[in-house]
Amino acid sequence: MSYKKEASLSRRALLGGTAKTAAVAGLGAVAVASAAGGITAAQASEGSKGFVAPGELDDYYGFWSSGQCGELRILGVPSMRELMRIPVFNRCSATGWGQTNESKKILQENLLPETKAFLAAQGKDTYDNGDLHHPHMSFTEGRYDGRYLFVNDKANTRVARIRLDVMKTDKIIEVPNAHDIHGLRPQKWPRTGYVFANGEHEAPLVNDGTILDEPDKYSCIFTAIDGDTMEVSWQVIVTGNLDNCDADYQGKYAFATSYNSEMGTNLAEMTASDMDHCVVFNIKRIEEGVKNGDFQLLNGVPVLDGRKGSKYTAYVPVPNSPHGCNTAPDKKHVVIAGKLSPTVTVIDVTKLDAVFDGAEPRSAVVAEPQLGLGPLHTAFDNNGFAYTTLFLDSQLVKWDVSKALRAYNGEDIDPIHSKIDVAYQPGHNHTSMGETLDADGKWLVSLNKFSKDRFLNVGPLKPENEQLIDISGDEMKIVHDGPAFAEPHDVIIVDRSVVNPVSIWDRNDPMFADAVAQAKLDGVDLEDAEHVIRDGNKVRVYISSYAPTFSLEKFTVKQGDEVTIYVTNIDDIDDLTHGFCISNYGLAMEVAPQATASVTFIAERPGVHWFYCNWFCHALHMEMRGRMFVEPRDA
Ligand code: K7E
Ligand code: CUA
Repeated sequence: MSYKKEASLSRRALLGGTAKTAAVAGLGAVAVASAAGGITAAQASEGSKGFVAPGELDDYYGFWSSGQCGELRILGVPSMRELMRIPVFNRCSATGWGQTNESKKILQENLLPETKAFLAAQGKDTYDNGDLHHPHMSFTEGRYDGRYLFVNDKANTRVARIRLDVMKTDKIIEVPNAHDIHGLRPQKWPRTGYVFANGEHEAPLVNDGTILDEPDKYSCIFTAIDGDTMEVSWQVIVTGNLDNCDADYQGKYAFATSYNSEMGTNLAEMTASDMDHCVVFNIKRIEEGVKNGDFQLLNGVPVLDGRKGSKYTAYVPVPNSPHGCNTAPDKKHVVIAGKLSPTVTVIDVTKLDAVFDGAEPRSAVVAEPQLGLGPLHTAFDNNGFAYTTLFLDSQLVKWDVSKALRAYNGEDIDPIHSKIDVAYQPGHNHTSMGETLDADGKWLVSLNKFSKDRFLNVGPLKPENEQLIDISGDEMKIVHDGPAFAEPHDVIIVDRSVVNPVSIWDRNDPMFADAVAQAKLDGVDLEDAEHVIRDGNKVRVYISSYAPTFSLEKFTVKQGDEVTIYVTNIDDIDDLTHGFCISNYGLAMEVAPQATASVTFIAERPGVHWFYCNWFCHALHMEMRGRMFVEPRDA
């Protein structure tokens, strides 16, 4: 009898057998009951705004970056409950990200040849770390479209894409020619389209050691990546460095801040000038330049010269070491935060055509309100208000964009509506749907770099603090403090109607297509697998998992064999994830319902080694285990 039939029989026996086994099976099936509404939703939210009762669902998905941790986190908003972590540039002990063949392929396949050689010299096949700052969703006509999230890795010059149907990373590319990708934004109009990525740090264009301490020969690179193929479309060399970026709602321009227009290499030099700039990229002209061959080909990428004086770019002077760059949902205004200047600079995108026809770049500036000390990032509601973080003041300031325009025109009017203290030193902030045409003015999250005395002391390394602020009324109101481990750098808050993930993998998913292809070659049905196939010193072990058993209770390999284990979870019940872990072999992975996952290793340690399911799946989860026999080499 096949494993599949036997397994389904044993499961039926468990579910319908004696009272004792039925009770046990019931424990294993908790997920089913709750998915079918087994837990009664508690009373609707009362009292504190932002309170979400147990059993109730949040209105928004919050997609949080994690900075130095290199992963993406999903929180529910407004409850601020952490829902999931998606490994991207990091390693994950729970899911096997970085160990499974499926994840290794994604982590390795788009590294540059010289990076592969460099890593090989370290005994590695990919990077282990990342610095993930900016998560942004794909757009269609100015609205989130629920397809993908794109994220940057400042540490190792990469950009990754996360599929929102399965909430897994599916592509990671290393960006050639650029250095240290920081600012990242998808094209808003007509669609994504391009993903714009800023190389922050200046370096020689060909960085092979021929040029070292000659900063005047360094440059920075702006990159447009095709969000559908994750291939680099084109790059532009700029004057100065690049920090944050955004795109407009016309599909004409992208913007990037530069805090080091001086091209200095130390603090005094970098902050010497009172004015730096925002670079405006003319997308149509750049595309024409690519078509007309006006570029050098570097690492297979067309690289255009967009330094000062080029027709591809405009440099709008702004004070002083600017940082954040945020397009308003009014489709018209881009707000550049001054950082060292107490001002933000408002650029009117409709005035940029004239600038590209020769008008003075500052003619596109339509407001420059003084808001407070250390403005870093700005978010928007649907009522014409902007919310800017003031790092040095530890405050958020709510201000009226149209009043700022009038004040700039000479009217005696104060654009500041109100300020609120946050704890402490905010970096990014984000409003619900605020970077889209669907900005709804309900919630604002302030991501604060320091928590200081706000929580129980956990030693010299403190958590950071994210605060949820109700902005639906006239006054801003803090309703929640949430400590977070390094580093909730940035966030987007997305109405839950936009995001519709599946609960069970499709057997035809490309994520494990390689495993499916290999099984086909080996004549194995992955959904009914109990095979050990030897191919020289390569051994492929095919196992199915069905709560609470693996199809193979034992298998034998020889010391030194290269073993690949393919585990297919044939359960198709919500939330019934199995794991596969081999003791003392340093291997563990997640296998969610209807997924296949695989892992390859050298069986260099002889003896009896238990493999077990390491994701709690059933009352008999402990019993879900088996033995790998590794025969000694000379036996
Ligand atoms: Cu988005 Cu710090 Cu990377 Cu501002 S950056 S805080
Ligand atoms: Cu299967 Cu735990």
